[in-house]
Amino acid sequence: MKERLLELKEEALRKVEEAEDTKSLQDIRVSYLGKKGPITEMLRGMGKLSAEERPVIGQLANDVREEIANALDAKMKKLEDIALERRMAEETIDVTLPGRPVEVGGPHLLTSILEEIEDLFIGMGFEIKEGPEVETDYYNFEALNLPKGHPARDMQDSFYITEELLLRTHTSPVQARTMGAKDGSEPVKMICPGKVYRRDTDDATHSHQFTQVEGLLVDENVRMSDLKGVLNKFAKQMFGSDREIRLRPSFFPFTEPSVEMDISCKMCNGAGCSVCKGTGWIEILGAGMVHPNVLRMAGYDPETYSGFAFGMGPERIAMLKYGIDDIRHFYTNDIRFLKQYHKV
Ligand code: 2NM
Repeated sequence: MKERLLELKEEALRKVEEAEDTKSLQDIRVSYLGKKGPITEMLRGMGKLSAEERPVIGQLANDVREEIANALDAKMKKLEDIALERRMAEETIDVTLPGRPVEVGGPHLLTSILEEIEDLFIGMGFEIKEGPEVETDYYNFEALNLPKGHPARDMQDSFYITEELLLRTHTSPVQARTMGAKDGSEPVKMICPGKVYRRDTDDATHSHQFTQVEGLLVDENVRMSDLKGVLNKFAKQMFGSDREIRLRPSFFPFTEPSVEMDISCKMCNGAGCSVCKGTGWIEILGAGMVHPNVLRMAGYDPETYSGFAFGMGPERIAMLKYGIDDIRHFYTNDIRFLKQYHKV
């Protein structure tokens, strides 16, 4: 019996030694130390032993059991330690690795230019006003001294929705609406930025949809010199304090007299180059004194009130400022183009 016990011990310890996972250890524990295991079996049969042998074998059996149990516990702990160590190695996070970059967007160049123009006029006390892009014939043409049959209506072919509704061809209807909403005695000092539409064929300098910023100042005793002062301030802030402006006579149905404003060419400083086509000047915007008919239709008495107005194309301003050669860049949204104008 003694040999059998020692044999069982050797066998069990060898198996514990060879075990590679906790499941096999569990199996070994059940088969050697369990209720149906060989050692339990032997202890049960000890009644047949002599009185001298019984305590010796009993002691030995208990020692064997304990030794196997200790070996199982030690191996169990060892396997658990190895598993933990492996997991910790696998789950290591290298906090020194660079993070995944996040693509950050930014405002569209046209948005930035519009905001820049708005800020300059807000700085001079102008209000920002917006209006509908689908406009009535009345506000888009009639109220701006462009009666039905006026040749200027053909000049700018429009997108008509019905006989009376069209996509606005300029933002001036917002000015007509703003003046019309007052009682004819309040001064007006506003700009209206926004999208406008014309039936043009798109090319490098034309787009069927583009933006405008128009300005209007109505009050008593408003003169051409007030217009020139505001535009000069705007031009110098927008294009640099070293720029000069000049006004040339022009024609618009809604202003009389009408002018066009040029700024001295930045490339040649007025000497003449390819950018200014040899003139030394670059056209920036149109303007003039609000036509008495426009004031009258909006409820202002042109004998008491006068005003100036101007209109510009932010795309053109941006093209001149950044040397962009094609207006379509603003609308085709090639990310390589747009990215150049992000500050981030
Ligand atoms: C321009 C040129 C000249 C203009 C006129 C008005 C209004 F509604 F007050 F009569 N708004 N904008 C105007 C005048 C626009 O764009 C080249």
